[in-house]
Amino acid sequence: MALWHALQRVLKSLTTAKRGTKMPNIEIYTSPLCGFCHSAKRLLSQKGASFNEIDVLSDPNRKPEMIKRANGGRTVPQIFIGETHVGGCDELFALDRAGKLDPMLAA
Ligand SMILES: N[C@@H](CCC(=O)N[C@@H](CS)C(=O)NCC(=O)O)C(=O)O
Repeated sequence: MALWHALQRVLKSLTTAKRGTKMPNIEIYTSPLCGFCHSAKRLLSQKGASFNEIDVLSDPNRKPEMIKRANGGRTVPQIFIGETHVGGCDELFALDRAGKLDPMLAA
């Protein structure tokens, strides 16, 4: 019985640790009919990353903010991981191919 309780405690601490794992804040500016946006979101979701999506078609007031934050980038998606401006879908996949995306998501 004592062993059972010890096991329960270990399991509880493991799940708590996982819940407490920090992921950076991810923001992605999108538009609904944009295939690049869907691909980028799919990749992030496959990696278990949650993100805050800003649909600039339904919320056009956010587009100037996107362009400013993206240093003039006008296409969607524009992806931000923590403080880093990743760029668009191509840049996100390039980061993944280079093995640099997972460490960024875990940071
Ligand atoms: N190379 C870019 C392509 C992005 C792109 O072409 N997005 C289209 C929507 S699917 C867009 O924003 N077009 C509007 C424009 O070019 O101003 C990426 O990988 O994100």
